[in-house]
Amino acid sequence: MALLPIRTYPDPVLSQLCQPVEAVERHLVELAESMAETMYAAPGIGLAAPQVGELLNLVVIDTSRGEERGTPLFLFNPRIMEASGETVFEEGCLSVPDYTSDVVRSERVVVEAMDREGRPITLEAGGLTAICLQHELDHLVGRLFLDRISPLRRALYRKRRLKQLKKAGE
Ligand code: K1U
Ligand code: ZN
Repeated sequence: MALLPIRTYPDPVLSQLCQPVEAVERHLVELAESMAETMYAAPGIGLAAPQVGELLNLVVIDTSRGEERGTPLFLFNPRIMEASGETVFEEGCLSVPDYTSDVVRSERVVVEAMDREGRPITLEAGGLTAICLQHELDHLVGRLFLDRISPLRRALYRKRRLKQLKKAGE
């Protein structure tokens, strides 16, 4: 497996809509395995396909801690079927360097997807897993957590990021 380069803001690939996976084929499971390796190396608790330049409905997540960590969940064509409650969490994103902000999201979600064998699965999640699922599924419709904060905060981050990239000669 190989570590994949993570695309960062304002890369246009992060604003695009992803396509459904027709069938969970071997090469897509291999992509998911490389994404998981990249997520652990970062380190992160989730990663969505557009973050590695692939416009596919695929996310990997692992919100467990310590020794439990290392069994990633691969979700193909994930969809939120139910959402309830409200919670606020200070989020970060591997595609949004050097920034975190409070984000309001649903407290609990029910997600349907296909697993690595192509079997339908239903997840009922709360806590950090619910937040991470919503964050990763946002990536699949070209939305970053920056789109869920105030326009002023977003504009300030954008200005700082563009300055940072200019200084680095990108
Ligand atoms: O999508 C991503 O870029 C991954 C992102 C997911 C996420 C973080 C926080 C709230 C919701 C979703 C990250 O994993 S950022 C890194 C991070 O939060 C973390 C890293 C190591 C241990 C624990 C958390
Ligand atoms: Zn993210």
